[in-house]
Amino acid sequence: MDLTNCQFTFQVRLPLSIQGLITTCQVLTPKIKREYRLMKETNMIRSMAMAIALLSGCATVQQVDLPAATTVHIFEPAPGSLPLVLYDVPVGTEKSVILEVPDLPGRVTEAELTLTIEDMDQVSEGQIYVNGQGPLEPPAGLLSPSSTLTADLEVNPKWIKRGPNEIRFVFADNLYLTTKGFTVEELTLSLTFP
Ligand SMILES: [Ca+2]
Repeated sequence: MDLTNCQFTFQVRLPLSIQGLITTCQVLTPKIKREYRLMKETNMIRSMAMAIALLSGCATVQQVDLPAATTVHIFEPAPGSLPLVLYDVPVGTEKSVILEVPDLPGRVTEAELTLTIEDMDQVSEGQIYVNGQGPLEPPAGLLSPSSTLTADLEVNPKWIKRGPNEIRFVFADNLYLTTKGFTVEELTLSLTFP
């Protein structure tokens, strides 16, 4: 299938819940991640759930005319910056990672973090700050008592700047001593330009 000049509309017949699909993503991790990244870079797909649905054969694809083009750039932290281990640490512990955005080809219209986190039990367990702005709650797609899951988090595009961008995570709540924290395994920032 030539994916170069098409976008997708989806008719999703889901035998699984979205959570189930995200778990499927973890099972198929290397292939799914590579394909998902490619699709995000070419701006053909905007939803992790939809990507997983497509890649796991739960969605059908229909080629349609491409609307006004946008460009998506994906930024990663420097090698060795991850994981951020916020497990077995005191409540209130903070750790951050820097995403260097060397150039902005225009105004950022959309910004999205793709997060892979282990052991995020509840949204209240973690807080996320972008260049000091926040806190943002972890996306619901990350929630699991023990698994490592991946989900997207929308960020206010005005918070993103040229140069170093700090993404800070806080172990905010041990949920009445039922959890010891979480670990940020992977993180990327997708910026959309007109
Ligand atoms: Ca936890």
